[in-house]
Amino acid sequence: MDGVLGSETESHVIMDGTVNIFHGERDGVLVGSAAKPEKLIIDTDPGIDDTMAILMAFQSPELEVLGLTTIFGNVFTEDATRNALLLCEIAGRPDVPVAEGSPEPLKGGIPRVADFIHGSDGLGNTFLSPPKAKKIDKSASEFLVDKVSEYPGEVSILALGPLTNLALAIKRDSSFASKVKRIVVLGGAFFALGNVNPAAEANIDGDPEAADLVFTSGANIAVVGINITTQVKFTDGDLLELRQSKGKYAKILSDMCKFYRDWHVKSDGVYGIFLHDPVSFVALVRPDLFTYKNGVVRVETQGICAGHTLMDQGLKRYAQTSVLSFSYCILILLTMVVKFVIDGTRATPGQGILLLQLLGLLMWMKSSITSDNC
Ligand SMILES: [Ca+2]
Repeated sequence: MDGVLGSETESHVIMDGTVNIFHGERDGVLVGSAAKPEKLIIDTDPGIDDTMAILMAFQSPELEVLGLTTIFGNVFTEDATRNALLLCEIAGRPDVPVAEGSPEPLKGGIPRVADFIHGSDGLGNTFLSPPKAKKIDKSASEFLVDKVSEYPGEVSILALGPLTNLALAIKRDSSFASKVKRIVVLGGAFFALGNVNPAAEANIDGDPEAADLVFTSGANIAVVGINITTQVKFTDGDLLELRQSKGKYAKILSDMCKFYRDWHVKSDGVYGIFLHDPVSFVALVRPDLFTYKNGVVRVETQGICAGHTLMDQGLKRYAQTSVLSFSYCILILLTMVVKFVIDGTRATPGQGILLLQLLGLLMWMKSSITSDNC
């Protein structure tokens, strides 16, 4: 059985008849929780949409951001570190540690970076002043291992770039996968085309070997592919509304988004932007808003389909066994479900912007920051 939410009253994610450990017990808006905040590390390549997700995380009282770890992807790792430090300062959290990750994928070589999408600075060519804070001495994989070991079963990871740092953490500590609480990965394209080429999505394509290692590690993983994130468009109208608002971050985000938006027009004919990383953040804090498949995922590491995420849902008894037969199952997000009731009418999937408005994302981006308004 697919993990489809059955009724308004269901607030948990059901998967194969069992209740998953992900909990989403809030309705309507992102609100604070009286429960102990969830410890979170964000592995990131900021990145314009990374910027949104990171600022959202800092805004969420239900999360305790333990640190940011950086990786290449939208920019080279060194630039990702600078941007991560900068974002912590912009968010008023210069105390949050930033650990620099690997400058290259597991197999080595100079990574391909998406400066044509995010600008040469990774932040839409806004060329902000450099941060005052410095990265910590530990590498990203050291930091990940240390924090997950310090709080076994308590630390979640939001992975917003290629998975090299997580793979290195798994290699460094064989118990890492069992000690991490959960990993929400932005990556892959399931039953959909890639965005780097028809076979591959950018984050997985950035380090296919690392992604395959992480997906087969046995860790508790949920994967948000571009089959999900492209369901949510932030339109030109939304961008205009954002720019005209008086929000604390409205100008900086609007400035960043211009370059990003122009690329979407050229590349996809989309007059607006996709919100890949913010949607992944929503999957972390509101898992009840998605439907799921449970299955084995392996990543092709060579040839014309390198970076392809191949999923076996176990629906067919194959004549031959394959590497897929012996790997761990992970959760794949299939659809976003708008499960809110608006004026007595259930909204339908695909109304992504409506969903984000309901979640308070638009409100958050347009409003000044207070302690409990996200
Ligand atoms: Ca990213």
